[in-house]
Amino acid sequence: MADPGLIGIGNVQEVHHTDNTVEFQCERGRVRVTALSDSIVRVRATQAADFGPDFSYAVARTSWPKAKATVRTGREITLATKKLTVTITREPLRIEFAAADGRVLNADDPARGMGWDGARCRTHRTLARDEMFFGCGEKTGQLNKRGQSFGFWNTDNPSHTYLNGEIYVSIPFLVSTRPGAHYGIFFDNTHRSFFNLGHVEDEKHYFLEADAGELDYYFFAGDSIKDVVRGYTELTGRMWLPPRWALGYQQCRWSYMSADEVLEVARNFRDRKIPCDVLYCDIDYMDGYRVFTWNPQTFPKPRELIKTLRKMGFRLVTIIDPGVKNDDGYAVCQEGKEKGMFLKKPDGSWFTGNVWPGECVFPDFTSARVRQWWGQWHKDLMELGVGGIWNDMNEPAVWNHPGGTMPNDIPFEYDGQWVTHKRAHNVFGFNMARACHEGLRALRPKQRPFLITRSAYAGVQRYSLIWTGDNHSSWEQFALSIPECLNLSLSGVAFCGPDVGGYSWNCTSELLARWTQAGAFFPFFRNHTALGTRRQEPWQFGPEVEEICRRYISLRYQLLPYFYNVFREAAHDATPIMRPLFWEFPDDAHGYAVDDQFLLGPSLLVAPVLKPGATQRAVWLPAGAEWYDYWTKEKHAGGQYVTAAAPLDTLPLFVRSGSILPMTEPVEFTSQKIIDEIILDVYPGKKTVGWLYEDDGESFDYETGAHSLTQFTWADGDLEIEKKSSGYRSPVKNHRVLVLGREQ
Ligand code: MIG
Repeated sequence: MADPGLIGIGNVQEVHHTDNTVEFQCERGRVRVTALSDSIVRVRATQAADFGPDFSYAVARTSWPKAKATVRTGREITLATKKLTVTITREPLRIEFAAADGRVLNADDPARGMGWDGARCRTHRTLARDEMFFGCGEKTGQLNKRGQSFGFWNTDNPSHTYLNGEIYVSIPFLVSTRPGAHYGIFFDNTHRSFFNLGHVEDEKHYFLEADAGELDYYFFAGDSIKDVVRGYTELTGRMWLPPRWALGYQQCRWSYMSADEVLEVARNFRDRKIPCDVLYCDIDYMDGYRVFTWNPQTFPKPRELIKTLRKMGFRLVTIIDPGVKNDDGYAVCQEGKEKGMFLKKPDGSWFTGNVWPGECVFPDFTSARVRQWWGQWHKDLMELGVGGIWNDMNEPAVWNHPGGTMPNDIPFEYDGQWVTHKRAHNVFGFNMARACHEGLRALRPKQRPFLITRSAYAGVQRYSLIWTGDNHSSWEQFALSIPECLNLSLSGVAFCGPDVGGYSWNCTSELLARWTQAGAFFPFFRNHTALGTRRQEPWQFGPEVEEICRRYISLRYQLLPYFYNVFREAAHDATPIMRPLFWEFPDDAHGYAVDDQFLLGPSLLVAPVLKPGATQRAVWLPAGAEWYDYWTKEKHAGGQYVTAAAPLDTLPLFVRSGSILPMTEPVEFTSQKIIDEIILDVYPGKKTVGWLYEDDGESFDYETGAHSLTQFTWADGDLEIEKKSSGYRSPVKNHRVLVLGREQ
């Protein structure tokens, strides 16, 4: 049955081809199929007479050394690479993607195919009986997205739940897997778009669509989900290695209202010996919410504040919102207007909207000129020694306009193309983060920047980490954060995390204990809470919870060498930091359904306690390894559920057999002392290996060889040490071996 709204692309009328591209003139549009590499094929289709400029914010790599492809034209047309065969039929045009051995991975739905519905473009695709979907960026709901449908339109929804599809971030990248067939589709269209992943009557097709623009997607084939994700990040880029301190614990609140309050929080951490590296200034540090200013009464001497904090081992991160107070006596506004940096209405007058500062103007971050200008405004903050920047409200949120954002007719430069808000909306936050990132790189070229953003589009991993916006202090939101961050991690954004303890509402002592235990194993580890809620620092919930938080935050610091290894992998080839079980154990069928546990790196299995009152929980141990209980050191076979004891002070945590965890003695902040001893905690298996990646932790010298990688192998009670690279002079003089946590 054809889709009633859909005008199909129709039959092929003409075919042209080069080595790696085939172009079709069809009854109702043009289609271009290009092999970018052996396993990446791009499909573009337009209902216009010809294609528009080839432009994408998401795509980082535009030059592909000519993929070796063979084109055959006949009754059908085939475009074949070493790994993929694309077969296109003529009447009507339908595209099928098969692996080299002929297995069909995915195809246009035979009845519907691709086409148009007014300005809308859509692709209907076959859905296999056992197909599962992952990725899709920052989404609520279960890990496997099969049977779900949701839109992509960046939305500030502070009361979102499982049922809200559109939240802060849009990453229209789909990962599909079933036994023996893996592929990904990146649907690169920045208009509002929509995925229906089999939420249809026949359950035999799914569809992807966008409100307007070309149908433009990339098909990634691979032998595994790993290949698919790596293919996607080859196209859209990878994260840089953040400064080492960014892996530490971070404390935030809306807001610490004065420098004194910030210092008091800092002193509490040190007095109580709770490790912490980063404190935040939320919006109240500013003068009337004017970005790039400080409140002269409450933060009179920011340089001194930052210096004092640094002496105590803290970095300070300041928030920057996109709304610039519409106040002609204020330099950012004045200069921005003079130079024409802000968005205008179609009639040429300034577009204004209300956010924290009252009436605001908004920079057009889709202009290179504006990004450069905005980046430079971070100069004073950088010179003061601020550790990094937090970008908020960049969906953009605008309170006094329908839909909580800008009207659709606002013109944006879109790097020379002049489009409206409809097309620019989903890349507003992305380009704000990019402006900030590029500014920070220019202003402090020797330091790795640290940025966190709320809104984003595909490819944002090149510029910023993502925190998942406003959640609640609730068990539901705590549970939701696991699949949400796992799917973000599969969507290129390995560095991510939620507000630990929950943002809205009052956190309870039990929830804070449980969430801090789990948060210690998320890539981004920050406790944050909203104005008017109960204070949420670890010591606000009595001595028992304080001790639990101290213990787990300390454990994270002890494990920092392991974490740093895993971050390095993410920067190197986009391997997620936080991994679904199937990333490591694709043959364990049950693992695909587990979304209340995760792996941190290759070796640690984390099973957070997600229910109030629980004192134990069932933990699925993936088949394919044996598992040691981190606390009792008891060994279990994989491929079974075990019941783990979970009194309030215990997070069920398991170590994969054959792992060596590189650790250190506890520290209170990352730069507290030079680490000259590494503890190697051995969990024996058939083959037992571990690594230690080292560099200076703050500069980009690692990119030009200043890093070292050491491999450890444990066999027959002996440790073998092998230097794989040694461009960085490590201070480590001693390796202390533990076996199952015990001194040898
Ligand atoms: O309208 O800056 O998600 O983390 O504390 C609320 C105040 C604006 C929303 C962010 C939140 C932050 C808050 N901001």
